[in-house]
Amino acid sequence: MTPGKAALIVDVHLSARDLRAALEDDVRTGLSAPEKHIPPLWFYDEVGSGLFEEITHLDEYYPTRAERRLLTVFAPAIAELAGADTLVELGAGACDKTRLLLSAMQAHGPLRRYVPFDVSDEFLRAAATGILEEFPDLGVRAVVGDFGRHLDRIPTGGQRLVAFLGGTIGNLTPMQRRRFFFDLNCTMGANDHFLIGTDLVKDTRRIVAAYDDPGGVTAAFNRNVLLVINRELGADFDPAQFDHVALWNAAEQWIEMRLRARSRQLVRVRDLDMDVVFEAGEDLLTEISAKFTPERLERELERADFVVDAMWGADEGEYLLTLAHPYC
Ligand code: SAH
Ligand code: AVI
Repeated sequence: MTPGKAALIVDVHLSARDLRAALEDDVRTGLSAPEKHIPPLWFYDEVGSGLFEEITHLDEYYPTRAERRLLTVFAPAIAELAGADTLVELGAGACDKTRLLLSAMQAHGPLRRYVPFDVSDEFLRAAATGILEEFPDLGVRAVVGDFGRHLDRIPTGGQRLVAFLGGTIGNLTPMQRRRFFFDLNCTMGANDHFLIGTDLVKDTRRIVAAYDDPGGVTAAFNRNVLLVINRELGADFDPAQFDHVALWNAAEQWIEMRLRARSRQLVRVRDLDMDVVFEAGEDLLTEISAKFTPERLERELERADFVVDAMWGADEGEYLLTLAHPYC
């Protein structure tokens, strides 16, 4: 191996067989429930990951730009406060904004390692390879896993900054979120830090517009989950027969993305020997995206034994970056 040209290491904790078993479970449970639902994790095959990337460039989808602006200004302060030699990134996706953190950490001190963690195997490998090309002296160890199940597989050692960007925490239900914070805290050492990006509650018209772009990219992303089920489980959903719906749930303070049957649909899921009926107007809930206030986030972190070090907000409460560490 050429000095300074490290190879990409990939730990796979979710084999194709594990993924299929998890999808079978989720489809069996979610499509037979009185209110049909499917977890958002299934959006992210190659096509879905690409569509999400397109979403991040839409005029209406403000969270990515807001988070990038915050990182551009505050990454040096984050790097200094965290003093980390390892960046772990949960739900890393395209690892795009990561570059801002990596550069700041490199400028600040002894950055050694980057650990992108994502459920989407191929997309993760491609993104991690891109990082390795830009930061050839960095040890890049990608982890294919589910952050709902495999947080204990995050490589240990060194002083770590665990980043969870993009507002992806909002896609977890309150119970999953509570458990996620608690489990993450249990895997962290006294000198590790946690950086979390959260979208904030604001004018609901602006939020809804971010999930219902006129060009239909978000609709295609939403419908992609039906194509994933068709391909993986031999189902026969007709995506054109489902409308993309984005609703603000004021009581829960979250966006709901739904697929609404235009007319009565009889769907066969061949590999599960399952027949599913959608009445006209019936919904499949495909995603929630919770929006926060700084106070609520701090309360939730504290309940999971985190201490908040700093919060940085963008443009009159548009978006929030929070740095915390485990209370020991
Ligand atoms: N952090 C990036 C990408 C956000 S998109 C950004 O800020 O732009 C959400 C990412 O989380 C996707 O890459 C998706 O594959 C990943 N993801 C979703 N659910 C996951 C899960 N349960 N475990 C691991 N990764 C998950
Ligand atoms: C990844 N996640 C934070 C996005 C969100 O905003 O909840 C996913 C998304 N869904 C529709 N548009 C973007």
